[in-house]
Amino acid sequence: MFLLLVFVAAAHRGVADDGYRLWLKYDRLADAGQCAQYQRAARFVATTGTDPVLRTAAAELQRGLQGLLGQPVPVQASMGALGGGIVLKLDRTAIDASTPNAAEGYRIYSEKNNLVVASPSAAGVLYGAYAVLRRVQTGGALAGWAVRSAPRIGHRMINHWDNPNGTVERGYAGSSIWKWDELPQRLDPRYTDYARANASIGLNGVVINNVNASARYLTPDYLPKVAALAGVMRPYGIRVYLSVFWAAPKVLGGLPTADPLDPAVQRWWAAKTDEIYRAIPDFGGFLVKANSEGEPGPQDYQRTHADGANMLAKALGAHDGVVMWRAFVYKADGSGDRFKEAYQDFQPLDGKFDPKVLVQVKNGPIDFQAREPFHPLFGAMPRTPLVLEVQLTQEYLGFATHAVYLGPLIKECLEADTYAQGPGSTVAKVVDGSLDRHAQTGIAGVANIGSVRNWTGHPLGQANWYAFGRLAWDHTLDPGALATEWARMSLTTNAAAVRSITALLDQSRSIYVRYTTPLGLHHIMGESIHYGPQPWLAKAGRPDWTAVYYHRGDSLGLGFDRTATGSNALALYRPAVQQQWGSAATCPLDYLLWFHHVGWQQPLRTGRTLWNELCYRYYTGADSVAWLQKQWAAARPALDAEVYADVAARLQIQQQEAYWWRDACVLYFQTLARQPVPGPFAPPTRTLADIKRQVQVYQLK
Ligand code: BDP
Repeated sequence: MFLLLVFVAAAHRGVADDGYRLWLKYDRLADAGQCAQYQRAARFVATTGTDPVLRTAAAELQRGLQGLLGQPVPVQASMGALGGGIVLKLDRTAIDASTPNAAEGYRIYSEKNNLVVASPSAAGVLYGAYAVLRRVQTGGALAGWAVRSAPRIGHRMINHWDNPNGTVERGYAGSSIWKWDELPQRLDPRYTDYARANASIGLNGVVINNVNASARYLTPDYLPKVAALAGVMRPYGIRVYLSVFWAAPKVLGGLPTADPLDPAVQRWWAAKTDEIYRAIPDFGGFLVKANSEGEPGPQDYQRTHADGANMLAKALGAHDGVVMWRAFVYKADGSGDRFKEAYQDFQPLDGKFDPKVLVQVKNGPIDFQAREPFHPLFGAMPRTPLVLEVQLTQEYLGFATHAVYLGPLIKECLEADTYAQGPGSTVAKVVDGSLDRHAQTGIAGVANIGSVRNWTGHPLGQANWYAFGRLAWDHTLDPGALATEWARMSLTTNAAAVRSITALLDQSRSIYVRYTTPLGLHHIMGESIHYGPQPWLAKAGRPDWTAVYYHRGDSLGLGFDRTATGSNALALYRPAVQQQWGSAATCPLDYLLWFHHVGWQQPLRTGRTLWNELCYRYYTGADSVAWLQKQWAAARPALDAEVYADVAARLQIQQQEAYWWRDACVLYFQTLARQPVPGPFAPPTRTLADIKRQVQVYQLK
């Protein structure tokens, strides 16, 4: 009997879950009563349009509902006399035209016993169709359901850092999903599933290649390949963009220069852009990393970033595309404070960019650290649309072995108050254009996607892709609620299990911060690889690639003084922000060492000295990984065995490496603080020399 039950349970779940289907699993609903209700409300899908995106919406609804409800759901042209179906409809008035991004919005309501999904555009209908599926997957009622939704941000982008040779810069989920040697003839079915996943969470743009760009994509050999990918994305409402190599006119065009003010260079880009649009009529535009980390750019010719960006904007001419110009720059000498450099380069250019240009800014001033204060450019360039760039790939966040849910990190940045126009001038309002009335708006997530079967390596990494898309659509959503949504759609519908997985995800980022970089420490990770601890790193290619540059630890204390007595980077923020962070006594402890050099014996608000607080956080942080493991174990009975085992094993690595981080940092900082590890914590059993040996292994060629 018991065996039979086990068999039935397994059969119900189908074959072992390899994670490939992401949150679009569409397995038959377990709750029979609930299922029966949906079965009555979703007996068919009606659509009359022939638009390919509308077709996608109908097909996706059919596929999803058939799977979830276990009944045939025909797609038909009429509403049927009795109703009980889902009607897809183009309707110019569905969303008030004054709403930002109204065209992509949708309205869902009941009419004549049908559920209507209406939008001014086919893409909006598609987003509405996915909203219906999400509703069914997460157990919401369809009867009487009415909702209006439009994306708050216009360009909702995934940025791939994929190289032509199939590697992925900072990618931890296998090789690139793009198979350049097979394109354009063979279209891997994965491309379609990738497009489905993006569309289902409202993303509408994909930059397919690394910002450290190869000129290859612009060649007549590669453009047909890019066009083939664009052809797969198009029925999902997704436009393809390219990262461009600034010196392409030299490399491909044989010109002696890539000076943006040189007429021959301008002509080359204009012709190249026309050529791209002939192959890809809905091409989205260009993403540019220039004069950063060795990449060429307009400054090579004593021109500004604005000169460069505007030249490309002009090359776009009448084509409906944009230029996303990255602000991730820091000058070659590295002697100042890297925190300030992007601001110094870009802020004076406010108002000088062509209307087709958006400036893309990372969430923080340094580089995707586990916690950063918001980038000071937000709120400082009112006349320029700023794209928020966040990282989904966990470059500094434990790759694909540590569970770090980024919903809270993204939300923390969006909610940060720049005070640019008084209180409430959040980064979200800068980015969604409402603060400075920009029509062009954007947000970009650097992909954590690769060719491994489950897409993201760490099964829980899928939640980062999911939450990013949902927040890009609506930044007011709660990351905890999104974690719940994702877990329910991707892992299990068991309520208790979903609760413990949500708790795990929700806490994971703050736990990671605690055992790696508590109290505002940053950039103390392993050299180049950006994995594991190396707080003693004092020599690297540039001073601002070391760890000591950032933590400034000495016999007196720890932390980077960025107040007026130090680098004064704090002055880049509005007075109200300066006030919050300007005094060590009142600065939130999460940001303390970002802005202050604090004495080891200095008592903090917690009642502990800096040294004791540091130890407290490293020890409790590392111990908290056991709590994450407990949450995962609690969900076990409701989870697929393979997914369970995969995450459990990764959590084991995480546990081990959390102790590695703790011991490395406590032992190293102890050489400066010269204080004992406070009770009740036991000093590490290994020595700093042991740890350094271990870290060296990671640095071996
Ligand atoms: C850093 C990465 C580097 C990227 C760079 C960028 O270490 O690989 O090329 O950012 O964003 O985080 O351009």
